[in-house]
Amino acid sequence: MGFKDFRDYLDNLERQGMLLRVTKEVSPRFEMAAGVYKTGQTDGPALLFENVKGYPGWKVAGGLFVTQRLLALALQTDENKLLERYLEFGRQRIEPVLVSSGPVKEVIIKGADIDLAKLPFLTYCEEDELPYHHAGVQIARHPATGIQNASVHRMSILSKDKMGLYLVREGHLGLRILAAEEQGQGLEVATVVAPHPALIIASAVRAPMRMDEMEIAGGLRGKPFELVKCETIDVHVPADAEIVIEGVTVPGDRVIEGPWGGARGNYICFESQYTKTSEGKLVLEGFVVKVTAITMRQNPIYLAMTTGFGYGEDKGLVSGNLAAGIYRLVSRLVLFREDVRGINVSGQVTGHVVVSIHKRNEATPKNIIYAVLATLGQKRIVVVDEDVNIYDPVEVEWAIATRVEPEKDVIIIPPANGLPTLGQWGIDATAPLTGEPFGERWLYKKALPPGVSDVDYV
Ligand SMILES: [Mn+2]
Repeated sequence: MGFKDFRDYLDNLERQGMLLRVTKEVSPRFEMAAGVYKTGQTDGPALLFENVKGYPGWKVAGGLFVTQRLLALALQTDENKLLERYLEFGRQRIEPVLVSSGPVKEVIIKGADIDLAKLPFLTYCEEDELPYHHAGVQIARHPATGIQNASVHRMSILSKDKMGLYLVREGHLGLRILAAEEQGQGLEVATVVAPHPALIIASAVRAPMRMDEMEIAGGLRGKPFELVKCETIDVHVPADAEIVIEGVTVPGDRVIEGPWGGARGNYICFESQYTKTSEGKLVLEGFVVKVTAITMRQNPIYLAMTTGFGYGEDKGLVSGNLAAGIYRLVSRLVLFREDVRGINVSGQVTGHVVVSIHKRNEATPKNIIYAVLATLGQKRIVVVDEDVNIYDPVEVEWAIATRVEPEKDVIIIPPANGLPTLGQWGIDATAPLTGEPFGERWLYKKALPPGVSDVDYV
């Protein structure tokens, strides 16, 4: 990608009119999240808060990935080419190189000087109990192979040197932490704040276990990442990142958390993180990370990332890769790949996806529904014909209203593990292939005046 580092990327956004510098004093407690939420509703721009209440010398960037347009800018492509770009992920990989030092070492804080309260972590949603760090990127080695992994997880600020770390246990970082715990050890984890955007985007994608997301990020960036050794742990991090928080998980230590606003837009987050207590109560558990050092640039820029209802950046960051996964799967279920006309993982309602196809076989939509729900864990999939604009909720609703016989076109899959809201459903909103014999094809045709798109006087 054509920008040197995170700062250069912000300058690049500003040149394109996609970054707003906010000089007014704004608080990291709720106010900044509200600003980013609002900018998401109006299709950007991203924000750079230059006057952070209570944190002189700091700047906070937010909303960098809050719209598909901004995500496309970070990937140096057009919005309508995002799916193609994601389908290419990992095809070109560039290994990082180790260098002796870099800007992220300009300030080094260790030992008793560590105080997380001095970093402007945001408090996002109304019921959030604590400030959180959302924008990852957590880097850790595989205990056996030594291969690094980069992923994006939520952390809470528990005290001056302790953070909660919330993640799906079956994920690459979760498995590493649990493997280390089996040996009675903590896992060394570096949390990188505001690296080159390619790393943030690549880290939000689940690559194969043996593949370091840093190499995918290098491929996206078009040049190798330059890494430096951490001060207190054996992890390598980007030399030009704004901030690195070094730490080690505390084996066996868990923190009970919540409620907090999450990717589903409510105060229930990923259910697989829930654990049942001996009293049968469902609680949300996180790992605990003891911070061992903080290194950063002079005049650092913190990176915020919104979550919650509607326009959460966390949804936008994973939606492109999810669309690519759905495309790969669905394109195997149709006669020609081109029969898959579009996939919309909207990024606004987690787990809802709309797929449009050119239908040749009456069974295809149902095959797609079963395949996607079983393998990609979506909450709801709607399959529509190619004449329906999948990006317009009104058109999708019209297809559901006019082309669905609920008793045969709605597929309901009960939850596999008994936890709430994990059931899944699919809706075949495609019209039957044979519209006869009662002139039924008229039932499935949009009733419109011809020539709407030719009107030039409105
Ligand atoms: Mn991985």
